[in-house]
Amino acid sequence: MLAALLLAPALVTGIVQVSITNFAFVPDSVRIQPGDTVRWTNNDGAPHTSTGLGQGAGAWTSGSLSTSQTYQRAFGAAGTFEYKCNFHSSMVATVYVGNATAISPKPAPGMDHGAHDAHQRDTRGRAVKPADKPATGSPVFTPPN
Ligand SMILES: [Cu+2]
Repeated sequence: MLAALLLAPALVTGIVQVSITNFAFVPDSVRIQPGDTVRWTNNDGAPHTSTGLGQGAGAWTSGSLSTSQTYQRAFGAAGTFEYKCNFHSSMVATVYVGNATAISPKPAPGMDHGAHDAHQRDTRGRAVKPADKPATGSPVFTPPN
């Protein structure tokens, strides 16, 4: 009981509605937060399903939904979840959970300006040259007397 109270803030979740209308999921992509629920409602005359295309948490199926039937499920972890209707291959849609992005995002074009900043500055050799001084430890041979 105490644990449930402590966890209460994390249990504040939302329900996002997806309508199945005219052989399409509307909207065809939704973004929710982890723990939120998506509820599909078949507002079409034909039966449809909501069937996840992934594995693990990405694998689910509503079974056949007749007109006005609903199916809902919560998404606990962030990720990108594509799903389809089992009866109509053209019906595909995506649930984005958290900050997840598309499965195959296009990388931004490379902007490589780094090399231009690597040029060397001119230095005045005399200023930094070590002061002249007699060489020490030079191998001068002193013959014995
Ligand atoms: Cu369908």
